[in-house]
Amino acid sequence: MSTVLASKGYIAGTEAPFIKEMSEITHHMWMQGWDELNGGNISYLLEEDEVAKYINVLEPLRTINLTFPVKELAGKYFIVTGSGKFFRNVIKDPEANLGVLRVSADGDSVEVLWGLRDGAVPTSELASHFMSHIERLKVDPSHRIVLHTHATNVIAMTFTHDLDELKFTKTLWEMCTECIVVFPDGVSVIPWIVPGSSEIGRETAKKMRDHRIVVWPHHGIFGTGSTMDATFGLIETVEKAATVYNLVAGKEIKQKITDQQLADLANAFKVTPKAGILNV
Ligand code: 2HA
Ligand code: ZN
Repeated sequence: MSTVLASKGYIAGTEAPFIKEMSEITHHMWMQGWDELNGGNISYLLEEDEVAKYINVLEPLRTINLTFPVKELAGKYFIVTGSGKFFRNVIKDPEANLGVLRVSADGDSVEVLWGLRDGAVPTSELASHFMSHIERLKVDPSHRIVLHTHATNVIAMTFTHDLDELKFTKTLWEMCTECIVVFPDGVSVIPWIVPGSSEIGRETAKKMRDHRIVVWPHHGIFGTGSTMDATFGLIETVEKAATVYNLVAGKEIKQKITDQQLADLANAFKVTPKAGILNV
């Protein structure tokens, strides 16, 4: 903790609950084997009040220009993973691997308020994250988290399964009874696009208007939600269904969950399944 912060009565940055949450979830995800090397990235929208309790918001450390303006997010605070940083290392050294940012008033840059030590920069997928935050906030005011990970079985499934998102969703629903209850809105799938680009950001965000999950073929998954538990749980459930799909692939299917049973589940749990998928 710097003496400036100490003299103002701030608690050390790493004590902040949102830094602990980021450290714990990145560690947990690395343990799943989903975030090899520098794979995966997270951004978490924070309230000014919760940041200001732990971090000096009055004196930004530096400013980083954005190549994609995000006026809609002006003045908003985020904690993000750093570009090229390993999920495995976050828990050991949050200040080097994470950063707390504020989007500038014109939406053309971000101010670094804490972390990203030694000149590090925010995740290479910041465009996809920020554009997805903008779209999710329009449809869900409680939205806060965008989480990208290289979920192994989801990636595998994108090699063998049709990439039509209605077909992809239906297969996932059929793999585990509770899937349709957890993601009645289905999963979306975009074409293969070079990662880190504004184009993949725009295509992902377009899908985020009516989905919380977007699959990137042969790459991974983007999940969104209002809490870390909800967002991680959603991705975990999709990955579980994809795992079952891969386990039964090539084997004789003797019985399965029928469309009527999926409709019965939706009815019993009072969820509305995405239209155009069930034939009942
Ligand atoms: O390197 O996962 O998509 C981080 C990534 C890029
Ligand atoms: Zn990735």
